[in-house]
Amino acid sequence: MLKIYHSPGTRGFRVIWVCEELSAPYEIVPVNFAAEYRATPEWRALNPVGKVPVMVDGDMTMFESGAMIQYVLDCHGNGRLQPTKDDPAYAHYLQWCWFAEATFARPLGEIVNHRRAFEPEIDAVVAEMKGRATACVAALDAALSDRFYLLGETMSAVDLSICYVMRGYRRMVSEALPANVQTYFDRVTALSSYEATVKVDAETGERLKN
Ligand SMILES: N[C@@H](CCC(=O)N[C@@H](CS)C(=O)NCC(=O)O)C(=O)O
Repeated sequence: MLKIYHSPGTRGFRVIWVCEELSAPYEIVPVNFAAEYRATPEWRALNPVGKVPVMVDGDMTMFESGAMIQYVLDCHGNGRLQPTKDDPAYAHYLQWCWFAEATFARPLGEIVNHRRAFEPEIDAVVAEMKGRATACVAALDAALSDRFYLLGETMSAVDLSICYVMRGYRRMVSEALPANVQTYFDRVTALSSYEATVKVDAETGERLKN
């Protein structure tokens, strides 16, 4: 049974969503997101940089949410939600997987980190990061001009990963999305696995309160 160490609203969301979409068995271990807890030797033993999430499978422990998604696909996907290496879509599958975390999530994460470190925030820094995130949304809008999903007609895990980041974009930068991205976001978040993930995420918050 996979154990996903998760704090509400954080990147474990995208891993849970993939598990829900695949009906892969997992359990949640709620994590106190307070910086003090994430600095403890107990948490650092699981995540050496003090971030969330962490995933455990038997005696395997890993951090990095994108790698967790790939692990879940490879161990529980039976070929679902990812193209094979000989599929022409494979290169772009890799591209969008990396884009989701390294390029799109990055400026949004910097806004969060900046706000945590600087009070009051420096407007020019936040504006710069919002601009970088908006450039990513424009790239997605162009890519989605002739397709349902980022790889074409078939949904893959990159769509879930990107739409997780889009939640942060809508919260931190703008609710209004360009037309193709809006339609795409609505399509992907209409999945029952999304609704289930939102519920799991909220329940994790409730468990932490008790
Ligand atoms: N690339 C990592 C990023 C992990 C990350 O930044 N997690 C955030 C929550 S979504 C966090 O723990 N932030 C606390 C911090 O950076 O101090 C991943 O995808 O797992």
